[in-house]
Amino acid sequence: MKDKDISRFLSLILRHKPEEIGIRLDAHGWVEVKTLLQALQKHGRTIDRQKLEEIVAENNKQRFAFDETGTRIRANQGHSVAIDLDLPASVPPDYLFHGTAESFISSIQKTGLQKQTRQHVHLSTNRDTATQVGSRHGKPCILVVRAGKMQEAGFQFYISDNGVWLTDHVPVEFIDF
Ligand code: HQG
Repeated sequence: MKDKDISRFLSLILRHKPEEIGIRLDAHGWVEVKTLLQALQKHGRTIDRQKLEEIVAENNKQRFAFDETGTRIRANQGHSVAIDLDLPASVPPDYLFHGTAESFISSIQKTGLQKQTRQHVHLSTNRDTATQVGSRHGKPCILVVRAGKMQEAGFQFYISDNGVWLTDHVPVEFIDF
């Protein structure tokens, strides 16, 4: 398997479908590296620890992280599985960006940004990233979120270990379309 394919598969397992290879994530999304490697082998996707380390280190968005002891691994964000990343609330920059598809705009104008199948709404500090994220869904459209004002109004923000800003919901009044 190519590194990119392994990486994609790891995203699937560590964010969405751990059961696909018969593993469980703990309450904070972690799984023992040993358990993961054994399960991958059992399901015909054998990689060794060194290859896993390479993939974690070289992933273009730093999607995965080992814990401080190196014995556990998790995805940094993007989960649909109900886990608690256990991140401290952080003060966001005044403005954050969200890339979406034009076809979703009328719905977003009604209900604001919803987390849909994931655990959070994902926001970025730069337009380029938002454009790439939006392009995955269709003709991209960039929304500007008044994150500073939201935070002042009592909404909580978190920053994942790979620099993605997360929040539960963005009400329409904080979005510049
Ligand atoms: C849209 C990738 C209609 C929302 C990316 C988005 C990101 C609404 C889609 C991360 C809506 C959900 C997450 C509403 C939100 N009505 N549509 N009220 N509210 N939406 O994939 O943000 O490469 O779950 O705008 O880089 O696109 O996988 O979220 O278009 O960081 O690491 O519903 O996933 O990371 O789509 O992407 P997604 P996303 P990776």
